[in-house]
Amino acid sequence: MTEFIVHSIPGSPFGRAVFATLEEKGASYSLKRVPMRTPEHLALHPFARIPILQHGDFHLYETQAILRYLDRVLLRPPLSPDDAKAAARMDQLLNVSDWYLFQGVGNVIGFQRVVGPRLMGLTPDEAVIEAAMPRARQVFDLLARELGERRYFTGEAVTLADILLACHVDFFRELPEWAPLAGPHRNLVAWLERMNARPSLIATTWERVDALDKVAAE
Ligand SMILES: N[C@@H](CCC(=O)N[C@@H](CS)C(=O)NCC(=O)O)C(=O)O
Repeated sequence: MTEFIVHSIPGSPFGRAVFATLEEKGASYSLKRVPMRTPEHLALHPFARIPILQHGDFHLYETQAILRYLDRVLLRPPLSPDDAKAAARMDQLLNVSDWYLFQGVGNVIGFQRVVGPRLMGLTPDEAVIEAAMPRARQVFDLLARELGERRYFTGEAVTLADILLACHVDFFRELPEWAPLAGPHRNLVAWLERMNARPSLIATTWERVDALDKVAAE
């Protein structure tokens, strides 16, 4: 019996951030695939999104809330800075991830290049991708500036912001847009390599999450 159930689907960067946080904490968890936009789904999430965390009879949606909850109930290792200013930077970056990296960038380019073709058999619309590139450049430039020479976004230790950002930024790594977006930013590329070398991210690739419930069912 696992302690946490994550209602999600493989490939979701938000879902991956929840799995990666559970991995960082060494918690036991399982995946329950969400039948998207069904009454069952709407009963878990009023806006029909994923992921949803289940902890006993407690259900929680919205990834930032889930990540913070996990960091509060699973104390070791801490994934939020003690210092008020560093914690505020973490919160700011979590919102940058949601509002500027995902909205209009990840949910456009990632959908056109990966999710649509892989899950729905769609062909990428190059004009839609091109239209999203100015915002994408702005966000990647901003992330590189915010990271600067730090090892992680708020300093020497990984925080929830690194985890959520890495799950979204990693989506671009295999795309033709990666070179123009990340190419000018060696610090951002090196940070993603550091993040991708962590056991928590190695354990939560699309393929590894896809295998989770299949392994459990055997
Ligand atoms: N604000 C939500 C966003 C989650 C989200 O947009 N998830 C995507 C998958 S990566 C989703 O559920 N998409 C379904 C849809 O757009 O219908 C959160 O932080 O959890």
